[in-house]
This record gives sequence, C-alpha cells and structure tokens, in this order.
Amino acid sequence: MVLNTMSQTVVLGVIGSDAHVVGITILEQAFSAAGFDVINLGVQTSQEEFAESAVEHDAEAVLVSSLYGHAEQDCQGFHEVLAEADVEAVTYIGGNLAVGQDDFEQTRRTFRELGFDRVFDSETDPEDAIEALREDLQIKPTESERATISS
Ligand code: B12
Repeated sequence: MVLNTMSQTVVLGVIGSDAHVVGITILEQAFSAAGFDVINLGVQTSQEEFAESAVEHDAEAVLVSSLYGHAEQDCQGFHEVLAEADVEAVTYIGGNLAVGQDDFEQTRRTFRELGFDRVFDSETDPEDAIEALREDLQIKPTESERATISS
C-alpha cells in the first residue's frame, strides 16, 4: 500500500538539557518541505514530553537530536517511557552523540541497543534521514520528487 506523506506526523526535539537549536530547525524545515507534519518540541525536551506529544499527535516517528555529548545518559529508559505511553512510532536519533565521536559504529551500536531504529551522525544530510523514514514508513516519493532526487 502506498501511504500519503501528508498524513505522516513526525515529533522532533532536542533531548535533556541540550540547548543546540540550529540542527533541529534545519530538520524541521527539511521534513516539512518533504511533506511531513512536523511537531517541533524545541530544545531541552524531556523524555515524557516526547512521549506525550507522540500520543497527542498520533506520531509515526519520533526524532531525537542531541549535540552536547550527554545523549547516552539522556536516552536511558527512553524507549520504556514510550512503551508505557503505548507509542509505537519509529525512533531515530542523530547529532553529536558521543564525546569525541571517534568510533561511530560503536556509537551506533550503543543507541541501537537503547532501542532506536536508526542512528545518524552529525554529518548526516537531512535528505538521507527523510529517505530512510520514507522507507521505514513505506512511503513512495511522487514523480516530481523522484526527478528532484535523481537530479
Ligand atoms: C553553536 C554551538 C553552541 C551554541 C548553541 C546555540 C544554540 N542555541 O543553538 C552555544 C554556545 C550555546 C553552545 C553551548 C554548548 N556547547 Co556547543 N556547539 C555549537 C557548535 C559550534 C555548532 C552547532 C550547530 O549549530 N551546528 C550547525 C547545525 C546545522 O548542525 P548540527 O547541530 O550538527 O545538526 C545537524 C546534524 O547533526 C544532524 N542532526 C542533528 N540532530 C539530528 C537528529 C536526527 C534524528 C537526525 C537524522 C539528524 C540530526 O542534522 C542537523 C542538520 O544538518 C558545535 C560545533 C560544531 N561545529 O558542530 C558545538 C558543540 C555541539 N558544542 C559542544 C559543547 C560541549 C557545548 C557545551 C556543553 C559547552 C559548555 N561547556 O558549556 C554547551 C552546552 C549547552 C547546552 N545546554 O546545550 C560540543 C559537543 C561535544 C560532543 N558532543 O562531543 C561541540 C561539538 C563543540 C566541540 N567540538 O566541542 N554550543
């Protein structure tokens, strides 16, 4: 079945005490331009706020951003909080996820073990995350979007 991106809601925010706002602003614009409904919770968002918003908006995806090096601590128990709230959304995390971030494959494993469906580093082009989400939600790009992507 081909799903319509218009009805797909993405909840986005920066977790914990992190106040880096530029990355999620860019992500918000990119996902909105790609046809998703984006709920941007902004910086310093708690685990509970992500869960409440995902329930309130019946979100298909929860996108967590973290830049300041404390992502692993901030995400402990996050998927348990989502599960308690009956959130079944796809979960992605991205940004500067570890201090130094010299071995990203280890970082990826750490966050996959914490329950995230996909883990992105700070070099990620938002279009790659959009493509991944379309794949995970089984959304096919439109004819004109295909032309743009291949150009
Ligand atoms: C600007 C900045 C600040 C500003 C933030 C202003 C603001 N309100 O946004 C100020 C000065 C306040 C600041 C403070 C701090 N900062 Co600062 N900051 C930066 C800096 C220079 C740029 C960040 C930025 O805006 N980048 C531009 C955007 C477009 O890129 P981005 O944020 O990486 O986001 C992209 C990708 O990461 C990705 N992405 C991000 N999230 C997600 C999520 C998903 C799901 C996906 C798919 C992709 C994705 O897509 C985004 C768009 O392309 C970086 C260094 C750097 N060059 O990255 C340090 C940096 C992030 N800061 C750092 C640190 C340590 C701090 C402080 C802890 C410093 C301190 N001791 O006080 C504090 C933390 C304060 C807090 N509570 O958050 C470190 C983090 C170290 C780490 N993780 O290992 C960095 C990397 C600097 C460094 N090299 O040490 N910072």
